[in-house]
Amino acid sequence: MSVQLTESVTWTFAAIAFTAILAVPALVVGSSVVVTETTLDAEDYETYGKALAEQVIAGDGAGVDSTFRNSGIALDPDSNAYFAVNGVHPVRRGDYASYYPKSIVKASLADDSIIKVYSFSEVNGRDVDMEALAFAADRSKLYVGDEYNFIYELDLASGKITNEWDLADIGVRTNVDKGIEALTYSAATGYFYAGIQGTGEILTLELTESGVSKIDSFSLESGWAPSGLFAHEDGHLYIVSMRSGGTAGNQMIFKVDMDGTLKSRIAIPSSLGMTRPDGIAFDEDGTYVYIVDSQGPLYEGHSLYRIPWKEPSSE
Ligand SMILES: [Ca+2]
Repeated sequence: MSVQLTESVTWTFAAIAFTAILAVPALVVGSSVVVTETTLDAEDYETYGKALAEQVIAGDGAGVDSTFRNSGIALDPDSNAYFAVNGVHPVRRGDYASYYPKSIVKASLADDSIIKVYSFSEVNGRDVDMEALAFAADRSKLYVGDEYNFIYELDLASGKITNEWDLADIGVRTNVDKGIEALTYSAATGYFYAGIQGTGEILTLELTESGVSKIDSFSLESGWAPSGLFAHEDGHLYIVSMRSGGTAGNQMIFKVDMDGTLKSRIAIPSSLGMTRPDGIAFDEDGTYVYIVDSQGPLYEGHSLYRIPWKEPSSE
């Protein structure tokens, strides 16, 4: 008797629970998608960029440009280091070689000193305008997004470019300085995600030895172009973005599902003093978010900000 009662109660409970689980997605599908609107809590932060300024003194930009235009970031927890990339555009109009060499710098997060420098005057006979950095599963290789719409694979031990993918092969064509601005890799999906400035699109890409394939694409809302991307272990893409040249009030982090469905809009507060947010990354345990400012040093700001991360909730 008591066994029968227990079974009956259990079954009823299970049926209710099953109904409840079914009801959750139905509610989401049946109503408008809830988007969290919030502002990045950036009251406390640290800044980096000393190593990058030292690299300019060492010759980056050939004296034509006096600041390191940090345009991307990748973190290496094994050596407590950050990688930054000088995405400087030509200062002399039309003179695309005027600012070589330009470099990817590996620098210490402990004391902001240079650990290693990878300098380029060209790659495989082409001009380069490197704007984005990403690690995949194997951190011996760094992936570099270039405004000429190439993705390069840099072997960090040898300093050699060991592979390249041309997004023209999948129909991506933009003006010279309107190409890849953002790049990340998701271990969960096995795909790279590239943000294209000129079209505002974020492309899901499969990179293999035999070439590049476009898996999917989506865009942010009108007017917002991606300038930095990070695939977080929480299963979302974080996209740092600008509109209207990125002036104060026009800087935003979009949190989206891997298919581009918008979850949160996180405004970057003008009090942080960023000029052009150009890259984003989180550390492995999600304690900090790192945001790059490519023009920070031009306006008494900084090349890189490290901000304690607080998950956005509705205001
Ligand atoms: Ca960028």
